Amino acid sequence: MSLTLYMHPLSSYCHKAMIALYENATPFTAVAVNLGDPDERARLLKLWGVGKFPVLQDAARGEVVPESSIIIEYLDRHYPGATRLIPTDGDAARAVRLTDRFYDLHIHNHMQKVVGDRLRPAGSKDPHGVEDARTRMRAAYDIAEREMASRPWAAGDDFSMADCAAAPALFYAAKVLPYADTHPHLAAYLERLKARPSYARVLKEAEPYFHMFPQEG
Ligand SMILES: N[C@@H](CCC(=O)N[C@@H](CS)C(=O)NCC(=O)O)C(=O)O
Repeated sequence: MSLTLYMHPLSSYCHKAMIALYENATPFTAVAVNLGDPDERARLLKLWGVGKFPVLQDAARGEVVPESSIIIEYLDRHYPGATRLIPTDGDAARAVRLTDRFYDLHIHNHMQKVVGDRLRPAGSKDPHGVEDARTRMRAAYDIAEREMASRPWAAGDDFSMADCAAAPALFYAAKVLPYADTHPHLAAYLERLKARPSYARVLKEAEPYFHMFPQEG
């Protein structure tokens, strides 16, 4: 087995990469990184100086691949399976990449801002930044709600990288800014994602860690 994924079981961006791996039953070794441990942090920083996970290491090809979308691009090219995560058609691929960017940049990263603020000590909170993030999430929910009214998966008829991005973004976003009552198509889409075996497996493996998710207040 040549693939190693440096990850954390609760990390939303790691979930995105793991959905892609499980989708095609791609064999890999998961190495959980405790960023609070200086040695483990140093090992991750050596692989990817930014110090964020997921990072995929491919011993067979001598590659280190950071960034969840780039990991999925890499898997689709070098370890393809039954589920094509990026369509071969150029225009369809562009639509998938745009939707992947949409969920990462306009929902996932704002959700991270809200969650990250919960971890800040009193006196160092950023209420203005959090309110801005929540406003932007609401705007993105509206866009996604319109799109999901007429399609089963994020970029159309087929499951793709865009759904790998959407699943953890929407799952954790629902915890910090619920949308089930206001955006029914989006909520129904999250249920479809949760029923997808690849994401169901990710969630099951994350379950023992959910108590570590920071609560409001
Ligand atoms: N753009 C990156 C984002 C990765 C990211 O934000 N990872 C978080 C975990 S979900 C992380 O490593 N956080 C630790 C830190 O920021 O120190 C990707 O798509 O992989």
